[in-house]
Amino acid sequence: MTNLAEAQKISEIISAAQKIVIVQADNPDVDSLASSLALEAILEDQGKQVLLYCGVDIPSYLHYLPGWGRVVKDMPKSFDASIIIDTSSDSLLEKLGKNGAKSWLASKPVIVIDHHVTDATITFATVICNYPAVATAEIIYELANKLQWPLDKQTNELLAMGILSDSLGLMSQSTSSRSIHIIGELVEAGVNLAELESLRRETLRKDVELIHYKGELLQRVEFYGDNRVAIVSIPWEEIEEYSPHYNPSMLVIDDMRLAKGTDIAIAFKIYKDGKVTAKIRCNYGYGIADKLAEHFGGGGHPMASGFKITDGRSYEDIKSETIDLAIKLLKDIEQEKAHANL
Ligand SMILES: [Mn+2]
Repeated sequence: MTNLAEAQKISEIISAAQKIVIVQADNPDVDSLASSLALEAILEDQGKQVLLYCGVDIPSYLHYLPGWGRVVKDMPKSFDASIIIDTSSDSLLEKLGKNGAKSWLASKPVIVIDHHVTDATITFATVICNYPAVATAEIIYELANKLQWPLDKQTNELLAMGILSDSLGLMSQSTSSRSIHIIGELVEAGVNLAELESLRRETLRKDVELIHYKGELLQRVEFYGDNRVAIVSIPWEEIEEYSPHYNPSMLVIDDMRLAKGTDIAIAFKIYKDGKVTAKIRCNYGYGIADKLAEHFGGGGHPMASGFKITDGRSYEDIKSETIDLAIKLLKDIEQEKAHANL
């Protein structure tokens, strides 16, 4: 929970400022954008002039959040205070560093509001409000309660979107009973969850052609090693035709790992010049994606990774080497598990 002293300090900085810039990190998501837009409404209600900044374009899947178009990529030069949203890590503000804007930020009071439990590295912050809530939107809701900021219907909706998104619909590990209570309070205040969900789902709609193509890709999925490894190969002609509309790998990779017995899904793309890329996703308990990608010079996380090969090796060779190594790594995990149970 935010403590009162922290909340008061935030309130003091805001009271003293007229022009406030709200900063999102270089990886905007529903929570960071919804939290920024909610704060914008709250601060404008107090007569402040608010500017929304993000160093990268707001991705199109976030365009269902009303007001996303007000976020700009150029850091304003004059403002009285800033609020950095949804990150405590300096490394996620790379774009700001590139044009020297970090020193402008640092010369004025800086508020950080975030829920990621990392070592805060924004050394120039005046006040850091970071505790393990499920979403930054949850922290803003609590701050609004403490500081008696009134919340209108659209602000409530934005906060609900942020919480529901980061909590994966209140099903994630870090969802607390408080997160669930807050959603309850927001519904009491008039938020319609079914309406929010239908707005979100609109952005998931695809062209009819892509639905058919997805079916084709699913028919071509190959299973190896007692179905533990699922592979799909996407040739250049299809990359050329469909990639401008949707990444073919992303159309099917999550369905591929829903097969019974499957632990890892790999989507290969074979380019015209012979380049081969692989996108890798693993299921819970079988996080070998990083090791598999590293073997081929790529990288990533245990559950999600990728690699790229440009040395002219044949696709068939790359594919069979990937399958063999994936099966071996999965067997290693089994052995580790058996060993741990001894
Ligand atoms: Mn977040």
